[in-house]
Amino acid sequence: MTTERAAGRAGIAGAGIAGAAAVVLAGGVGEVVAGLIGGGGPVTSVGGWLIDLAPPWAKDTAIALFGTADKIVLVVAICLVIAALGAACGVLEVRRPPWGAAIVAVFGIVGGVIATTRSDAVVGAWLPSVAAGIAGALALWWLARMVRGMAAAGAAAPQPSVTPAVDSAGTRAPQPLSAAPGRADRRTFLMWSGATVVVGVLAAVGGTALRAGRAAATAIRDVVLPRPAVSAAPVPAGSELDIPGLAPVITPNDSFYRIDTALIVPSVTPAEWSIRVHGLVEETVTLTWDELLALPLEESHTTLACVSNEVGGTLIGNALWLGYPIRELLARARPTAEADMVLSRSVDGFTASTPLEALTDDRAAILAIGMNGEPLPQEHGFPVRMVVPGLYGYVSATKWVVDLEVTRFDRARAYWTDRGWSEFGPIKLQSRIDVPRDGQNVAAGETVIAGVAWQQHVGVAGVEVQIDDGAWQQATVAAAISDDTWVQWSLPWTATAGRHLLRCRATSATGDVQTSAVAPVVPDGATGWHERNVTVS
Ligand SMILES: Nc1nc2c(c(=O)[nH]1)N[C@H]1C(S)=C(S)[C@@H](COP(=O)(O)O)O[C@H]1N2
Ligand SMILES: [Mo]
Repeated sequence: MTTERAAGRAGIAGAGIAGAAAVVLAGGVGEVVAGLIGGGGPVTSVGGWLIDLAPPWAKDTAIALFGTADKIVLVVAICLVIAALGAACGVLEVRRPPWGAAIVAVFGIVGGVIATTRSDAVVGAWLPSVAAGIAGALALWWLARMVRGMAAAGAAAPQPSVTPAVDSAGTRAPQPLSAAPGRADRRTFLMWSGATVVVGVLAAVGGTALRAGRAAATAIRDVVLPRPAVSAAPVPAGSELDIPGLAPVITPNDSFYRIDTALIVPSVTPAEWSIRVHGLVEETVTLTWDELLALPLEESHTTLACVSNEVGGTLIGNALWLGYPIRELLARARPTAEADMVLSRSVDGFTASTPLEALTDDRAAILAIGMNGEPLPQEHGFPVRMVVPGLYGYVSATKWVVDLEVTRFDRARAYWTDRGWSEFGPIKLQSRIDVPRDGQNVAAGETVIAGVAWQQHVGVAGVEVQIDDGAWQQATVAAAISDDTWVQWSLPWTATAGRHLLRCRATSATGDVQTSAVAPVVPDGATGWHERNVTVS
């Protein structure tokens, strides 16, 4: 290897390090500024923009691959891409100053423009990104200067080897580089790069912490839920079968699935919350938090389900909700005859289109403020969300809801229906085996097969289980809390040694049998029978 080539390579490595370090600092500065002014940092703004831009199948794939960790994966991926772009800018800056630093600055400006176009953009939303761009450009200019100095010194050195030479006796020979003039520069450079990265990471952590500690978190602790004017019917004895491994009939808040497009959980305090009902109505109605709390609130059990829930999946949960019937609010606004849909909007711009009928018939479609006896957790929509029995979340369950526009299906589209999902999203009849788990080893003898089944707002009449290719057997269905909730079921099983395939299917209260036809989650929910393989020994 010629001396010049070696120096060139070391130069490229250094340039890459300089660029990556500079953008880490940029990201950190951006997050700190974002933490101070509220709203998203450059990474989260670009992430949110990508989420909205992503084709429908990408959401699906992300959920299938990463489950509810999809957002963390996205943030890490964005960071890696940004670091790689930074490294490329580093090489450019070393070779053709000041183009690398200039591009970093331009990225900051573009990020700032994107940030202001986000529907949840705060005042000065461009600031974090622009500050990030400036910090990154300055850091890169400074580090790249060092790299050029180093390369010049390295090229002049007699033997710029990076691997320590070892002599035949196995002792370390003095390194040629230690004598070279480039050595001190290299150490200084690595020190500065390291410091840049550390400051960037600390700033990012600090900025995120600032944000996490903001208003809503404290506000939740201050909320005292009013007593319901109408309490839920007591949970019937026997609705909870208490079988280990079986999903509890009421899902605790901290294990309730979470699905939304928000990279940062929106932070809305009750004091700043209000909702407006407008559009095709005789009268526009607004409601503040205090006004909402003064209304007669009703309790109801409703099982929420996500349209992206695969057969056998866990994007479903059941809770006791406390809220105000949307029907009553609409009655005040008086929708005109042509209206057939309500477009609900959250503070972060997500929208859902719900058939007007589902919000005005007798079902417990509510503006919910309570979940299992507590204020809504922030990630489940604090302070107010919608809950509508019988419809998938994407067409009904708007969290952080602040606006109800009464309109028509032929006039407006919602977030997911705009991305190819079905306009109507009634929850499909489904059942799931929870016990035994897939691939579990079961001891031969008396055991139990158990699971859950649901078709919200219709109800489940029965569940059957098939073992291998045997006859379908009726499982015992536990008492239902209501037609709007799932039910648990179980079947005793005398397990014999060997491998077995278990299947289940539900029958609805209206006599429909769950179809075996396999349908994907797109565009309106998965169908097919859930199967489990177990080994009995
Ligand atoms: N603001 C907002 N509300 C939203 C969503 C969203 O992305 N943003 N996702 C919907 C979808 S697809 C589902 S399945 C439910 C999930 O509610 P959960 O996270 O409380 O379980 O919220 C709905 N409400
Ligand atoms: Mo969903």
